[in-house]
Order: sequence, then structure tokens, then C-alpha cells
Amino acid sequence: PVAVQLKDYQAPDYFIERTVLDFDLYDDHSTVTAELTVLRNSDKGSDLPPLVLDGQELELLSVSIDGQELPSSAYQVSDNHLTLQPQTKRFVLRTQVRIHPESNTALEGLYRSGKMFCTQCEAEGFRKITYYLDRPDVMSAFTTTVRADKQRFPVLLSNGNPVAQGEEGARHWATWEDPFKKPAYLFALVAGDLWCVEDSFTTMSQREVALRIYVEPENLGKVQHAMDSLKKSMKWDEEVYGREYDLDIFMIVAVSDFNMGAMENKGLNIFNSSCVLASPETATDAAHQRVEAVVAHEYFHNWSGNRVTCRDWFQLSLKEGFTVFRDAEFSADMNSRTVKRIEDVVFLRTNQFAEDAGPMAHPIRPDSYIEISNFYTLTVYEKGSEVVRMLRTLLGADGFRKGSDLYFERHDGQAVTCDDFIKAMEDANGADLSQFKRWYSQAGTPRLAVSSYYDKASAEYTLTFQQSCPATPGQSEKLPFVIPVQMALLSADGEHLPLQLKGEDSAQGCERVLAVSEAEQSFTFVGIEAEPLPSLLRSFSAPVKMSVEYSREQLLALMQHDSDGFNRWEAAQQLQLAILNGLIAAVQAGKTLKSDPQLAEVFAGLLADSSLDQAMLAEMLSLPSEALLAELAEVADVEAIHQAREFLRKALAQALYAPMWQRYQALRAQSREQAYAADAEQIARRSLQGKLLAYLMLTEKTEVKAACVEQFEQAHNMTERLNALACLVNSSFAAEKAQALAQFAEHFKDDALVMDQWFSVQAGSVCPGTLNQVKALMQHPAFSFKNPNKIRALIGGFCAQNPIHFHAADGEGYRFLADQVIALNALNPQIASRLLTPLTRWRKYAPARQAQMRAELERIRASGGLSKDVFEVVSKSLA
Ligand code: B3K
Ligand code: ZN
Repeated sequence: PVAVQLKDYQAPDYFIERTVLDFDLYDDHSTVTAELTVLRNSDKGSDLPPLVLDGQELELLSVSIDGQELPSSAYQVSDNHLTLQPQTKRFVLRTQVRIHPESNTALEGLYRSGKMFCTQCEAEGFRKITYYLDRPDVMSAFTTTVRADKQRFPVLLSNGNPVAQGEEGARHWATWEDPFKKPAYLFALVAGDLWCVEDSFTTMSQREVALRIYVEPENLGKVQHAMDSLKKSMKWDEEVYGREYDLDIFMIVAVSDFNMGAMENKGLNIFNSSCVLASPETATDAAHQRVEAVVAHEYFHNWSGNRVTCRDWFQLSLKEGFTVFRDAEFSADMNSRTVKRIEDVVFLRTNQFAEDAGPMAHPIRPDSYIEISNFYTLTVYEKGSEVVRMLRTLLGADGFRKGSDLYFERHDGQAVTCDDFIKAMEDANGADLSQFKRWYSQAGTPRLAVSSYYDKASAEYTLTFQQSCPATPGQSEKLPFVIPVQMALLSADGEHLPLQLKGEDSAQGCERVLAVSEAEQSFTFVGIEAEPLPSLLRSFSAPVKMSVEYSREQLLALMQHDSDGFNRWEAAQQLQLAILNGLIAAVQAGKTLKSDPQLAEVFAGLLADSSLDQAMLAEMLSLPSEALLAELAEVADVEAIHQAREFLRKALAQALYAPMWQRYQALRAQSREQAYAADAEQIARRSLQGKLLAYLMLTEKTEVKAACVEQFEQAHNMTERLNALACLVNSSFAAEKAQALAQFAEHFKDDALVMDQWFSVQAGSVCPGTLNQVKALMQHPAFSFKNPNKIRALIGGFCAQNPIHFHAADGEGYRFLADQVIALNALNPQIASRLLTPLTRWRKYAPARQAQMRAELERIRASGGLSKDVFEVVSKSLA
């Protein structure tokens, strides 16, 4: 396989003005007729180069131009293309192909999910449907007719508005027209026996939009939360970005077999059912929040992605980074802003920083790829969102809005680049972002070391920042980034001091943003009467690894007084990290572990503070995960990390038993009395309750066990039930564990999404024998190797969420993963490649493990018949 390079981008030779599709769907094949109005791209000259259409796994039945059937000598068909020679600069090309959705297990293109037909075209799936110029800078108006059996597929959907329908014997058809020009990756089709929940939204210009969420009939009761989320999203995008919906109808369809979370097809979003369906009894709070976020994300794409799309796939972060930023802000506005930020930063640090430090590291705008599906990454999405957040921090909320208005206005209906986005931000603000753009081209997580100097005599306080960035594949040297450091200075009694830089006439508030743009740069504040305590990188204002030397007293002061909620939590994290690192070193030195009373004192204080928000308290009580500790370590010592962290958790549970137990019982009592709502207050309460129960269960006290079983059996919602189940599964109470698991499976055996949770809770168990249990569960009737949600829950749950067992010293975890990747490679390359991630991190571990992990990567490489997806990840990991 060869790599595609950004520097080789060429505008298309031909455009497609109009696309008329006709699908005839059957159980053993389908036929697709495409009539494309093709037009020479006049910018590229008046000659007529060959027309090279993309197409894969298509059986070509006929080709005609302007109504004249072409003899087979007039075109060439290869594995990936149909090539022919145009005679005029504008013509109608008609092709007919036969395809096999019924045997499409890659879930890309047109495929069957259960009884229905559905599509997933991004990034390059449309070429598996028909011959086409399958690239995002070819934008066309689409008219689509779908034909199928009337009884089994009563609902026939495609993008845009319904314009005609009819019947022909046992079959029927429907025609849809999408007036907005779009690239083929936004095409969608659905046929099935679906029911819908209907609602409507009145836009800011008083247009009525019909909203429909289609599901299989048994799921109708689980749609309300998604519908509410959709209406909130539509309103939010009007209020915050001035963006109004454009078509008369907006549809969401839930499907069970889906490679990703969801897809923003124009007017017809197709969702993994896990990102639509939610009810109190079957979905946790986290699942409710995910539904809200994904519904919003896909809806927001209507402007950031669909109306303004990407010129080429190197620009993916243009739509994804921006849209993740938009959905994160939406979630922050709907729930607790600080908690949302904490969750996102923990996720970024644990996973994206690891990606940035591994063999697949790439800038948010990659320079090359072998398989674009491999670049739907945490870097493109989450770091991409951080880059947009930094723009807003630097330009201010108003300047950012001016920039986004200009971007949407200037580029509506176009396929553009990240440079165009930055240019709009610059032009709207008279700003120069040329150095800032390095965030788009340089990979790696920058380091930011901070030192301070206080001069009493002059009352001056100087902060000095030194930035650097480690080498990443293909990039040995990095130039300095522009790093916005949002900051404040605290006095000894916790006051936030007015901030006046040397040379300024007056102070400019008590919080400001320092734009660090040089390798080393100092900022001197004047009028500082005593040595202050700096609060830096507030709200995590840049995706960097900052190091500041804080004493424990300083961390405690920040935890108490910092007006930035994120930094209060961050101070608690730093304290926990210092203690955990001490314990890890002690394990490695073979010393007996001693508990440090300070953290227990801090936790006791937090538990006693009734003014503290419960969601914040839950976050502050959460120790850094084993995965994060591994990412932060030079060499990740899996066992030492596990032992140290478990030791500390137990020590805290014992030291704080009384206040934790009392608080837990009070929270549980409240839960019993209140009907479930997925609102911020209740979510906060259950989150704290869950954290406390997990600590308490470590004491193995009988009263706690009984409470846990009570909560498992009696809870009226999945959050409490699943939390209790997870505690039992990770405990040594074998009988209760077995009974709870059996009871749960019996009760929910027919609910696929609930069974996913049942699989993943077992895959994550710290108890001995987990790998064998996972292997046994692969034989369970509710498991399916063809369903991505099942793979992610069970296999992914074990390999990515269970470090102590995945990294077992005998190498069995690695062997297991390699076996699964080899098996999945043929069935579903995208899922196979994604599953591989934990093995790509081999450089993080000690030599013995490195050798085992590499050996499994080698075994995959040698297994033959690798998809581009798996080939790229394996070969880059071994390079
Ligand atoms: N745009 C889709 C991504 C689909 C990619 C599939 N390989 C989901 C999203 O980000 O909204
Ligand atoms: Zn997206």
C-alpha cells in the first residue's frame, strides 16, 4: 500500500453537478444505477483528460454516456477504478452496478444491520456503492430513489426532502431530493421496518422543521432523551453561533451495527444505537450524557462539516476539531462546566497524550496517510478541539464569534482547508496567527516548564516559561508554539491579585492570558507586595505538559482558594500524583508501603465541606487511573502502578470509613426517594455515591456488602445498578458476584446495549482469571464477533481498560489481542485496526514486555492478507 501525501493535492479534473441514484434492494444482491452530470473543471484547462472514477467491490453491469451504451473497449475497469475518455466537457454518465450489502461485514458502504439496510460512507465508503469521484471537494446535488419489499422495508429514507413515492406489486419506492450540494461521504440511505418518534422545532426565522428519530419498534420508549437533546442542540447553535437548520426535515436513525458513534449525513444522521437510545432503567448517566453530546455533535456538523466541508481528508480536523469543541461547549452549558472540562482533560491526557507519544503520532492536520480511516483519531478530534479552544482563548469570545461568522459566510457551500479557517479568524480580528498555525503541522505534546522569581525590593514577580516538544515520527525538530497560559496570582490569604505587567499603565483584571510564543520567555508583574502563588494554565488553557514546582502547602492552598474550579481539582490531582509516585517507587524498591496521612486529611476536609458541589467532590476523590499513571511514567511498571494505587485506595477507604459510609447511606436514601432524572444535580449525586461505594467495598465489611447488594437489586436506574455490579465483580465476594451477574443477564438478556455493559464490566475485572472469563464470554449467546459494540465492550474492554491483566507477565493478553486482530482483519478492518492501539504503545514498557508486544505485532504482520488499515498501524508501530 502507498501513502497519500497532502503536498500532492490536486483539484479534481472533473466535477459532478448532479447525481441521480436508483437503488433496487434485494436479499441476495442490490443494484445501483447512477446518472452523473459530469463537468470538466475549467480551472484546469480546456483539454479533456481521462475521467477516473473510484469504485471498489462493484460488479459493473453497464455504462453509457448521454444515452449511448459504451462498448467494453471504451472503458477500463480495475480493482479501484473505472476509467473512460470523455468527448465533451459536459455529459451524463450512467452506470449500473451490482453490490452485496448482505455480505458486507466491514460496515462501510451499503450494508445490512439486522433486518435493515443502511449506509456509512465517510470517509471513502461511497465508492463501494457506485462508481464516483469519491472525494470531498466534488460536491453535487443528489436525487435518490430507493426500491424494496413493501412489507419488510416499509420505511425508505435518504438525504433531503421526500418528493415522490409509489408501489409496484409487492415492492414500493420513494424518491428523496437534497438541494444542498454535498460530497458523497455525506450520502445516506436507510430501508427497514422502523418506527419513529416525531417532534418539531421552530427555527429563529420561524421555520418549522420536522424532527424524526427512527428506531426498531421495541426501542420506541428509549428515544425521548435523544429528541430533547436534539432540540436543545438546535436552539444552542442558533444562540451561540447564529446557525439555523436549513432543510424542512431532520432525521436520526438508530442502527445496531456501526463502526463509530454516529454519522452526520445531510438531513439523515445515522447513529450507533448506543448513542441514541437511553432510558433510566437501561442506560447510565454517562450513557445519557454521551447521547446528548453525540446528538449535538452530529447536528452541529450541519454547519461545521456539511454546509462548509473539507477540501481533502488531511483537513479532517477542520470539521472534527471544531465540532468537538462546539459539542464540548454545548455539554458544558447543559451540565457542569468544570466537571465537563475535568473529564475532557483526563481523557486527553490519558489517551491523546499517549497517542502523541507513540508510533502513530501525527499533527492535527496529518501530512500523509495510508488508510484515512486510521486518522479518525484522538489527535484530530480531541487535540483538534483544544486547538480551536486556544483560538477562542487568544481572540476572546467575541473575536472568536466574529471569526466563525466570517468563516461560515465566506465558505458556505465550499470545500475548504484549515488555512481558510485560520484566515477567517485572522481577517475578522486583524490578528496574525501565522505562528499559531504550527499547532496544525507539528505533532507531539509540548512541555512547558515554569519557574518564578520574586524580588521583594522592587515588588516584582517574574514567571519564566521554557517550552520544548519531543521528536515524533518524521519530525525531529520543533519550532516554538503559541501557548496561551491563562493565569492568576494568589496572595497568602487567597486573594486574587490585580495583574499589571511591567511597562503597562495599569492592572488588567485579576486573570489574564499570557501568550507564550518563544522557546524561553519571561513575564514580569509589578506591584506585587509579597511572593504570590501562581495559578497557571487555568481551565487547562493549552494541551501541554506543564511542570511547576509546588510544595504540598501550595497545592493545598490552591485546592482551597483558586477561583478556577479546574485548577482546584488539578491541585488535588498533583498532590495525589506526588503521593502515588512515592508509593510506586516504594513498590519498586521492595519497601513496605506506608500510607501518607495527608491525603486522607484532605479528603476528610472535602467530605466535611457541605458547600462543595457533589460533582466536584466526586472528581476530587478520584485518583489518577492506572492508564494515566502509565502515560506519565518514563517506563510504565504495570504491577507497581496497580499495587501502589490499590494500596492507596484501600488506605483511604479505611481511614475515612466513617464519613464515607455515612455520606454514602445518605445519598442512597435520597436516590430511593426521587424519581430518576438525568439532570446535573442527580448525576452529581450518583457520581459521588458511586465513588464512595467503590472505596467502601475495598474494606470488605459485611454492612457494605449488604448495601451494595441492596443497591444492585433495588436501584431504579442503571447508574446505581451498574456501579454496584462493578463493585461486586471486582470484589472477593464470589457468591454475590456470581448471583448478581446471573440475575443481571437473565433480566436484560434481550437488551443488546445493556448486555454490552455486562460484558464490559466483566472484561474490566481486576480479579484473577479475567482473561479466561473473557474468552468464555466470547461464546455467550449475546456476544457476536460481527457487532462492533460487542467487540468494543468485551475485547476492547479487556485490552484497553484492564492494564493489569492485559499486560500479564506471561504475555497471554498480548497473544489474545493479536489473535482477535488477525481474525477481525478480514471481517472488519476498521475495528481490527482500532483494537490494536494498546499494542502500539510497546515502547512504554520494560524490555521483556516490549519484546512480547513486538512479537505479537510481528505475528500480525506475518499473518498475511492485511487490510490497509491494519497494515498501516502494524508497520508504523514496528518502524
Ligand atoms: N464524521 C463521522 C466519522 C465517520 C468516520 C468513519 N470512518 C463521525 C463524527 O465525527 O461525527
Ligand atoms: Zn464529527
